Amino acid sequence: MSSRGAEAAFQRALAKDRSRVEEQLGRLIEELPADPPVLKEAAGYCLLGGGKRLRPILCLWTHDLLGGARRDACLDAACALECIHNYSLIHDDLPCMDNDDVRRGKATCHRRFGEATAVLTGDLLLTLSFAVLAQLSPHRGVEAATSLEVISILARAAGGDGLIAGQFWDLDPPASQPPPALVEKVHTAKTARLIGASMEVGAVVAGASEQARRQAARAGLLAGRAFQIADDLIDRDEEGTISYPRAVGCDRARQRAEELIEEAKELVAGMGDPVLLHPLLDLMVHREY
Ligand code: GRG
Repeated sequence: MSSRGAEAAFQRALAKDRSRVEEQLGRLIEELPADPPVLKEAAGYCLLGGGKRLRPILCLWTHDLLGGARRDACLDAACALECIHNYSLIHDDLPCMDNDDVRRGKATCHRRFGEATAVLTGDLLLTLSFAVLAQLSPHRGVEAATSLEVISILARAAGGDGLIAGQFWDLDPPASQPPPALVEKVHTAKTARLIGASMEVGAVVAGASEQARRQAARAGLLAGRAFQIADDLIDRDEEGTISYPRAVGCDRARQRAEELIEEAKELVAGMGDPVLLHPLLDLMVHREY
């Protein structure tokens, strides 16, 4: 296929899977209790309010690359990942954390619905994600051991040595000028663990070998670190924040993001046909630089 043909095929696949994810997320919101109405409204406002859907697509495409035949189950797991991601954004925006007014071009959850409702909306999305995963066996016929594995991967990525620890260090940096290794540790916890989990969960639902699963998890971790560096290069290089460009300079940071994504791509190429995942990984670091 010509490179223009490959690009068009990639964009079509991306649009199609994004709309599948959107539909399924819409169903999750539909099924929420109608009472109290404001919680359902706030959850829909945040979860259905845009976003690239990067983590669910990584999950689905890792599943597909490994020859998985469990797309319905994988779509549920992918949506659970997106719920966790959205919970973390809602809480990250709170006045006690980053105190942001705008997210995805509109008012943040607490600006629109008030702080207490935003805390509860984040909690609701986090708990919803695990409720969805707990239904993988009864609803989608996934073996109980597989669904427990998925639950365990996501609980660890979202927990005390993943998102939560990363957020803590981000708010309260362990050093005023953290060296690159410390920045990478924080990025891994804050960003890369959930992206690694996205690819690992895709592999687990696909029933992949232990080796493929480990490769998927590692590729996701590398890609997640590259993604965070790219994010810091775009607009988060603020005084006092933990940022790779601040630790090593913009040129070296750009180079590091490229190295990390190339390593991730090599791992993916060793797992199967990378025709979709390779351009997606490239997109993660070539957003605006
Ligand atoms: C509050 C427990 C807790 C964790 C918060 C996610 C997070 C940790 C903080 C948000 C700020 C930030 C810079 C996170 C790093 C990861 C990142 C770049 C998130 C944005 O992800 P995208 O670009 O967002 O995939 P969309 O809007 O496309 O879903």
